[in-house]
Amino acid sequence: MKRKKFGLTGCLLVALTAYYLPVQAQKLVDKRATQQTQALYLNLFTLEQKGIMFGHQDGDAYGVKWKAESGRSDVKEVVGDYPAVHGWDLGHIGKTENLDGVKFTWMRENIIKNYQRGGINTVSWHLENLITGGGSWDTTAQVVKSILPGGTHHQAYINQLNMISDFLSSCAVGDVKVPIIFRPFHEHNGGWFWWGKGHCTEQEYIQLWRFTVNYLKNTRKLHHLIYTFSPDRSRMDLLEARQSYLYGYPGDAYVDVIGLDNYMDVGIHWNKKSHEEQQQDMVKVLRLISQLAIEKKKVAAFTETGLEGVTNPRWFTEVILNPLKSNPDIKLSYFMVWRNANEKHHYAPYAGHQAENDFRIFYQDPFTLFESDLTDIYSQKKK
Ligand code: BMA
Repeated sequence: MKRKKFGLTGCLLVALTAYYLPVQAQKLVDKRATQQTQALYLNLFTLEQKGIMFGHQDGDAYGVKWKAESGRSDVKEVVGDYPAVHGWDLGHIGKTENLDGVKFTWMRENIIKNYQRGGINTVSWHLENLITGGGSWDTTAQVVKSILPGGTHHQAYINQLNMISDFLSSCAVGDVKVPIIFRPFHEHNGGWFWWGKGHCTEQEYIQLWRFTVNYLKNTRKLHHLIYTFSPDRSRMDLLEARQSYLYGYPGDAYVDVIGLDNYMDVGIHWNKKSHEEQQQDMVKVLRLISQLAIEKKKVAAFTETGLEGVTNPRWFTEVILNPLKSNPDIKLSYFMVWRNANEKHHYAPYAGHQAENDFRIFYQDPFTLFESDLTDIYSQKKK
């Protein structure tokens, strides 16, 4: 457990916000959301006031130079604690393993374990191209139009939705389903996925999103999902940031979390802007999603980020922690770095990595929240 130093005013503030915010918070998209899901959502609001949760994609499934070892996590090996948020992906549902070689049985087991230890799970979906059988990046066919109701491949899409429904329902402890922050059809303002800009109209994307939510919630009666919208920063026009962020926004009745994926302002090699300019851009877009979330009474999250290889040994404190701490008007529930696939393609440090020490400093800071900082997030205390 980390030692937090809040002081009396800090404690009072947290207590007051914890008391008032949930009351103001908008209800979930799903009016029949389970108690645990509602509690999690309200606690996401409360925790936004306290600091930012750290998340890692696939961190329980493999790391650099290891795979499928029970309880193992690169992050835990560096700081002695699990991330607060654990990311997973449903691409290739129906097969034994997902698109990155994670067995679905392993995924289920670990989603449940994380829940039982009091951690949070978020799930994305790199759905294959249902016309060609290629991956999410196969943009050679107009998939969205054809999987909507009345389209030639609608039934194929329903089959996929049924498979993910079965899987998500099976993540349960007895009758209690494990609440999931579900983040489908991400980065849709870019052109790299078949659901992205240029491969369907904005209206078709919105229809797909709404159909998906309605099907999961009303037809399949899944009531343990928190729906997350996550465009990509690199395709946003900062001069018209709000409007460009909202491209394809399916409406307040269909979104619980105002998310953003941003690899662009955090040191990626092709961004030729200076460190300071990138920081300004990052702060600008994060402030925007934070403000939008406040206006809409929703949670904001930095749903994906990272610097491949963590080649800046002070990346975690310099690029993430310091700018967020010095802009306290930005309230974000969590930020998640991408997967640790191998020595080149990884976004969290591992034992022996050059960013290890910096990550420990990051961890020790009271502003960053890991699993041991979460208490009772699935139960709503009577106020
Ligand atoms: C990308 C890369 C790919 C991976 C995909 C889905 O960013 O990590 O290797 O297949 O995400 O997880």
